[in-house]
Amino acid sequence: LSLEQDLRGAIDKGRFILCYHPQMDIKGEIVGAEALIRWEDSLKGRLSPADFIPVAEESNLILTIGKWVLMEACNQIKMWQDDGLAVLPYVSINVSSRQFRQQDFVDQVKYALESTGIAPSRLGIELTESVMIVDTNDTVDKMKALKALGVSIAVDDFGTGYSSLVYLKQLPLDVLKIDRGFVRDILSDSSDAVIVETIISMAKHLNIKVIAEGVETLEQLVFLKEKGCTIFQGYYFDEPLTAANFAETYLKQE
Ligand code: G
Ligand code: G
Ligand code: MN
Ligand code: NA
Repeated sequence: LSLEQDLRGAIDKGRFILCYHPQMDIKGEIVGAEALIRWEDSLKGRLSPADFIPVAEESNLILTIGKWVLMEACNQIKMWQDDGLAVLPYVSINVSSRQFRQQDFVDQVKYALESTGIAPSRLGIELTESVMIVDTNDTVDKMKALKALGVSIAVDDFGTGYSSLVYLKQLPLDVLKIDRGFVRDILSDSSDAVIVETIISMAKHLNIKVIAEGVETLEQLVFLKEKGCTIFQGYYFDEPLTAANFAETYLKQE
């Protein structure tokens, strides 16, 4: 069986789950979570999206998966909302370029918000720079429509794509996520340090929030804080957790 056929089966059998990776503020309090898809295969175990998202992106399977991720994240937010948990983070989902390009993408988001009844400010979408380089008018229109719904928009893997910086002033962006490739050697590579410092400063002046990804050590965290970064995500805090473990660890009242 090809991976594509396997994937189709996994969708039909409901073998996907979302894990939640905490995002912390400078006080170490939870402010958000990135939803990350996992494939629970009965034979192969838990598969990383790096092993199947690129394949899904070659066919319309990515659209089916993308719709599932959107609904699943909104349903989960709704459940946490209904549980009356002490803390309610916002949840961001990864949206692939092809999914975003669909003509009815904004309607899909609108439907997910309305059918679950969640507060739109609880949902964020992460887009890579590849979205910014195709059909800017369409991108601007869709982003404005999403913003009008109340959903926030983040640029994922910032600094690794081929796009120009012009889009930073054309597009209504809320968040830049500094790619973890820049964060990794922040203490040993002076180029990475300067790049990260510059992104933080630029975002501040453009009134865009910054999330540093891939924070693995206290030393990286301290450095990022010194440079003015205020939101952090990475293994230093935790790994992506199942919804149950995430709620248990971060959302329960004392
Ligand atoms: O979680 P992990 O590091 O294994 O993710 C690997 C890659 O898969 C990352 O680039 C991440 O953005 C992507 N990814 C994770 N979850 C999703 C998802 O739900 N949809 C899409 N399109 N990509 C995802
Ligand atoms: O491309 P994107 O930024 O969506 O990728 C998210 C992926 O990065 C997730 O699969 C997540 O598991 C991974 N990730 C998040 N934090 C860290 C970290 O501190 N170290 C490493 N190596 N990977 C991380
Ligand atoms: Mn992401
Ligand atoms: Na990233």
